[in-house]
Amino acid sequence: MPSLFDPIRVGDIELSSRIVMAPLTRNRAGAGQVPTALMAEYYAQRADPRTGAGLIVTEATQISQEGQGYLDTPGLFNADQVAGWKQVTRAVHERGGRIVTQLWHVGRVSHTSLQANGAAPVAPSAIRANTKTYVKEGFVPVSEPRELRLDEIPRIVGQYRDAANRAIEAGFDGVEIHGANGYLLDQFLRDGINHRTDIYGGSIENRARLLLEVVEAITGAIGAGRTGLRLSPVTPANDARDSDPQPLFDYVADQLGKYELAYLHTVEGATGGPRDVPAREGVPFDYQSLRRRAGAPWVANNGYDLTLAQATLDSGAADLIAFGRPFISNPDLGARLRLGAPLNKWNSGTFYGGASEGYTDYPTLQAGAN
Ligand code: 8OZ
Repeated sequence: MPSLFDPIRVGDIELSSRIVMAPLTRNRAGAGQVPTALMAEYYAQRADPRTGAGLIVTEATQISQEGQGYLDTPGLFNADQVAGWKQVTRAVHERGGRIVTQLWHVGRVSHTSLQANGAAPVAPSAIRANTKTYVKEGFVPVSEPRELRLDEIPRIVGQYRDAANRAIEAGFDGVEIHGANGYLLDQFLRDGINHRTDIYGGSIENRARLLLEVVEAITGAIGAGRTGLRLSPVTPANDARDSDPQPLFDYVADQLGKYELAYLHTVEGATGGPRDVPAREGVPFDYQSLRRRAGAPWVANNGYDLTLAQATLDSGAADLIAFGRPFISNPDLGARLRLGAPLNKWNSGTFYGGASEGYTDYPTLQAGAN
């Protein structure tokens, strides 16, 4: 069985190891949602194949102004943002790393202060999420959304496609579609959020339609071998709820099996929380069922440490392991895992917003030894 440190090819992308840096929202983009030199430094610190990740997935990146839900998250919908991302991809590639960007539309998890002209955020249905977002004033409840009209949906699919094309222009090795954590694509999937009566609501086939149209558009534009997807079948994040996630995600995975996607990435359990969230009362969720159906390289995520990661690869239950918070506080996480060395603790007070503190100033083993 492969070790965490063995190379692997995912679609068209050759990786030096099976260690993935999970997407991590850090709210440090510059004016105009443009990536900065500090962001390039942060990603470059984690890019060396010998000490960092085999694959970096960037923080979630909005495909449009409407898709923004938090202060100072980066965008990928204009030329300035492309130029900002170019400095990130150049810095990562100079270190020998690989990087994809996570394409994001938050849907209803937003606030009028982040929308053009103070508009309401958009959603499958006009149901406000019981969750908070982060704006200039701090954490506030999200705004009441408006229901998307049927004739607006092609625009959103087109914006995902355009962002994927811009990602390639910006030098990314590919994209990861954010289908997780209660954001727009996940909102359409779930019967607790999507109450539509048109072809995008009701049956599983209808609720999965938007996600699959986005997959079709992006793979058509940049190739399936440069397209990954992240799902979180049972997470309660952002008030996500569904009466029966197993058949829903089994159907999605069956449909994904028609594409040779670069990878499928799943958050197991509650995002950033307990791993053992059932599908329904007393019924565990069967992730391997999705894996068999989709047939793509499989990235497992949520709360992995070295022991669980290697045991998971040894059992054949995953091909790659994504680490989130450990990568925040350990730029050389790959080296530390290799050596079985202790990890720096993360400071959650500097996760969201700010500058270099708690971002680019975590020490490497090397620095500690000097
Ligand atoms: C933490 C804070 C804000 C956004 C996700 C993009 O959960 C996020 C996110 C995480 O997928």
